[in-house]
Amino acid sequence: MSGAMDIPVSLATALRNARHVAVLTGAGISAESGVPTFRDSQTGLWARFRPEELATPEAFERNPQMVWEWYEWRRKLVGQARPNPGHYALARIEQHMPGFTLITQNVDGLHHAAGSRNVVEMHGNIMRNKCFEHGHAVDRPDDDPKPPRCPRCGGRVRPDVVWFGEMLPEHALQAALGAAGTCDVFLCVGTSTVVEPAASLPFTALARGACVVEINPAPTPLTSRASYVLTGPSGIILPRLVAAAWPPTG
Ligand code: BV8
Repeated sequence: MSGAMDIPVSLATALRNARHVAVLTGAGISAESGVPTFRDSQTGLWARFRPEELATPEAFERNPQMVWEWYEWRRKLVGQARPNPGHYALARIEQHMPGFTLITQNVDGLHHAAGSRNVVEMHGNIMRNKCFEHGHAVDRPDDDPKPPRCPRCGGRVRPDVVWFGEMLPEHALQAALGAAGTCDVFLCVGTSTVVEPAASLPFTALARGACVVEINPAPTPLTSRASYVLTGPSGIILPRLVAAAWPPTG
């Protein structure tokens, strides 16, 4: 276990020599890009709601316009966000690795924007939309009404994200489980490790004897079990982890 910001030599060596690295990221890795996390209190107009109350099919059925407008508000935030050094550090680790899987709970697309390639979006992507009735993709829906209507069937359009109580995309879930089950190093970055089934992934890796590293300024249910705990913001810690594992030459 290690605290503070120093990177243990044993961890740097384990990362450099790994055959397959799996990473799970949560809202915390995008906090330094200005995207509010779920645990942060909602700001302004949305302060009186909890995300778990809005990110559900029931909320959409009850008040489709309000849920649609919440996502439009978040899309505007995400549209202005840029990857931070934490996102770029993960893209650099992937370049060094024979096997690498980046599993994200985030729907903001910032890992792709930072150049990560093998990204598993467990909870979808807020910039995509689909038909609420039939699930087919809907590109560039009209701006009015809110929510827009599906051009193919007239049903309501919804964001292409996984809501609470909804199944995850099968291919994403299988890829995530496969990576957690075969990796030798698992980095768990910026997640409160509460939302299932993502929250079980680091424990699956632990059960198989992988080296599990938690990177988070605050404790989570994983903290007491992780092989290493690096306490602090991922935008600072991940670049230091990369520099420790692959010291800059020259
Ligand atoms: C499912 C997309 C099968 C939408 C999201 C009991 C009752 C009812 C349901 C359940 C239950 N137990 C389990 C469930 C199922 C439920 C669940 O887990 N509920 C929780 C609340 C207990 N899960 C589901 O419903 C999933 N589906 O299980 O299907 C099924 C079917 C029917 C019935 C039952 C089961 C679907 C879950 C997906 C939900 N969709 N997002 C959208 O974005 O609008 S989840 C959403 O919340 C995010 O995607 C994210 O995954 C999650 C929030 O988690 P985090 O990412 O961890 O973010 P959080 O804010 O919590 O934490 C931020 C962390 O960052 C903190 O630790 C903080 O310290 C840290 N941090 C802050 N700053 C930094 C930092 N770290 C590093 N650097 C920093 N600078």
